[in-house]
Amino acid sequence: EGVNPQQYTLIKLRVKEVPSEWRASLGDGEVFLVAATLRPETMYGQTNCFVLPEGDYGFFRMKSGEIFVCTRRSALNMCYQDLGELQELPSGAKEPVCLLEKTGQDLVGLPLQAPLAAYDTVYALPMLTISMQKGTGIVTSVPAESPDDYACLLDWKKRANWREQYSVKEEWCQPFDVVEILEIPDSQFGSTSAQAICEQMKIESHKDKEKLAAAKKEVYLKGFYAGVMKVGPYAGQKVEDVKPIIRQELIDQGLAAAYWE
Ligand code: A2H
Repeated sequence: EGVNPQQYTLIKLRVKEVPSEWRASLGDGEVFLVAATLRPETMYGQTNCFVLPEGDYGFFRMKSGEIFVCTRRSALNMCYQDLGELQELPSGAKEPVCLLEKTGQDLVGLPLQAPLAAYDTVYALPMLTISMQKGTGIVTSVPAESPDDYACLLDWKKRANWREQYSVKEEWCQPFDVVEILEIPDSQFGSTSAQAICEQMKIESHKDKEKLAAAKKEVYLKGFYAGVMKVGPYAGQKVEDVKPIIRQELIDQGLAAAYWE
């Protein structure tokens, strides 16, 4: 755990079709996969969402009546941050209200509506390097800006044997091209920096943690501090300047929530 609290944005990806057999436990509340991000201004470029196949996720009832899918650890944090409600057990212990439990593998293939995304529907795909001790255990995917996301989406597109192993259908990944969102002026990376660095460093898969760590060092800060928006109402403005504005708009519209850890 770091010393300084980190300010995340929880992006609410609405599950467009909840399997009917889950509804008995869930009631009729709206269900969201909630992804913790440091880069809310990049949400125009979402192409999918990632879950850890062997990870345990809960469906937690929030104060709003909405149901958030995330780790138990993050649901507890959400209760302390007033998003969720603690229930008291007969033992006196307090815990978040969990309506249903599923593994990440059970979530793979869920169709989602992602705020600001260019695609009407995106899908939950596996990512084998997700940490369940960070954020919500759910990562939204912006392959134009994040080398992890680019490498992982490409893995599902190009590896039929992995798709088979994790029950990933081609139509959940193949049609989703990188969506450009920002430009880094005077840079070799142009407007799809994650793709450029992954190709330059010959990153073979999203499991290549060492190379990806180096790739991230190379591009993350440049995109944020030198980047200029290419899409959306703030096109032409500096990424750094519009981040807090876009974040607040998402929160005001009920499409995101503030979250710290
Ligand atoms: B970021 P930090 Cl476009 N396991 O969001 C692995 N990665 C996780 C995670 C988890 N449990 N929870 C969140 N993340 C990712 C967007 C993005 C992100 C872009 C560019 C850079 C970037 C789209 N994915 O992160 O270690 C999420 O990816 C730069 C580090 O807690 C989240 O923000 O500081 C970021 O890692 C949080 O990383």
